[in-house]
Amino acid sequence: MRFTTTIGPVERRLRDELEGGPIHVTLIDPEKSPGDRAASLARAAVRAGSAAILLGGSTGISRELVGEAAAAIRRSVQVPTIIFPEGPGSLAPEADAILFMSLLNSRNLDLVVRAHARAAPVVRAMGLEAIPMGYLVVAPGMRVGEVGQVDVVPRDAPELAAGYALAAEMLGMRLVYLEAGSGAPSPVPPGLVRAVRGAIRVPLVVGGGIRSGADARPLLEAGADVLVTGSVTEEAGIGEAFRAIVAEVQRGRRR
Ligand code: 1GP
Repeated sequence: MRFTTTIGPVERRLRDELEGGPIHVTLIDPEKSPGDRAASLARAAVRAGSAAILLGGSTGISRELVGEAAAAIRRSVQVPTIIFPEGPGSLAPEADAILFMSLLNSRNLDLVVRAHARAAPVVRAMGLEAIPMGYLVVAPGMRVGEVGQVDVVPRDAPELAAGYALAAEMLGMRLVYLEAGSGAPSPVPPGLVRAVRGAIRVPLVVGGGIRSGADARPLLEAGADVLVTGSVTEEAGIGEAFRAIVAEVQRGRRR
């Protein structure tokens, strides 16, 4: 065949897991948790039920930090290690894949597509599996909203969010991520999640501000396929809150 755009093994594996219901993914910031610390967090997170590890943060993480953490994590767990990039500087061949994402509602074209033109040849040369994703920041947006120069989607604008998400899908992106911002006082509103879930056919990722089982449940009921948490682990390790969130996800798999 002359033309191939096959789905890679990491995305295939996530899709297979999603056939059984929602999944939980742990975000680790290699600046806060470098190398072996990242690996021990990942080990505990996977033991508690996370299906993948995302590596990223919102401030200038170096290739070395990402590479070291990715290598240590891959030695420690069997689930995919996926880069959640904050820019072309955070690419490292030690990971399994990268969320190759367009920040859909940024005013800065670099973050929509121009940085991608610089990063794409590097991703290909590194042999990283690219998973195309539309990334949509919802109010309050927190730090990513600021550094991403984002026109945030208002929390009461589900139709706007659904339009962006459907456009992402029609542009060929195979994941949509609704982001309230790391450390947001509350997650993306469930009504907005429901509207987006109803509009698209690709898996829906939701993150930002999920701190408890009570936060997670309405998002899952609204149709979130992947819940991402970062701060809860950075602040309290794999503790009660983390386990309660994962328990809600597992309950979603039994529904
Ligand atoms: C940030 O959505 C992720 O990109 C995780 O957010 O740190 O609030 O869990 P938290």
